[in-house]
Amino acid sequence: MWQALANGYAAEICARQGFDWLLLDVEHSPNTLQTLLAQAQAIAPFPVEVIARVPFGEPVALKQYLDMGLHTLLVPMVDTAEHARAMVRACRYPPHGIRGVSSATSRGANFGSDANYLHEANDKVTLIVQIESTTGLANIAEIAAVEGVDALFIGPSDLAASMGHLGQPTHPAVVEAIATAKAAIDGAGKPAGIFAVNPEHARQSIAAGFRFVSVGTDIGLLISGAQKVLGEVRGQG
Ligand code: 3PY
Ligand code: MG
Repeated sequence: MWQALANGYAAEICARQGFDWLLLDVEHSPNTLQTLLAQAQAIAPFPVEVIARVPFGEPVALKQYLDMGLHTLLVPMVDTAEHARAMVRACRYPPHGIRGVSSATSRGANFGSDANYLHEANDKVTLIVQIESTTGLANIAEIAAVEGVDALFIGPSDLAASMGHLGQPTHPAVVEAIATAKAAIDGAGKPAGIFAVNPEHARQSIAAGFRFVSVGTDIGLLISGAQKVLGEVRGQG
């Protein structure tokens, strides 16, 4: 479930519903680090995986999220293997990367009480890169082969836009491109994920072998719930 309301209450409510994972989206939602933290804290008691989508693929953003204890990151708009390698380095302490060190003040390291954190942190990270452009598609095999890229996630809306089909993520050409991308990810032996644009698309994606599939957004749930109750009361439902 995609958390776009940027709100700890909404995240807690969704965390109680039994989804496998929640994605805290900062790329397209009005989040600050503080609202992101509030959501992370709200859902921490629940058995749900948390993925955080950084607003852009720059090392500083990744460092702040990791320090906050958000160890599973989705990086949007990764178009090249070089960018993917830079994201891997951003997630790792030297000598394997460039992540800055401040474990005593970081939630990820239990505020310094996790004595092994510095030595185990690189292994705690799950880095997911998002393929959502024709350039990313052209380079997908090379990106998928990057060591430290743990999974790849398809963004159908941006992919459609990049292909000249803005607003048509289910255009046949986009569907075909997604199948090609999925085959390349499979070829690298890595898990493929996708943003499903509706429940039917989610079912089809799971049947096609996508391993992690969004099934909706908190905003969508609120809108459909509001429309349902209005329809029922006004007799249009
Ligand atoms: C896309 O479809 O472009 C995404 O990034 C999914 O949110
Ligand atoms: Mg996108």
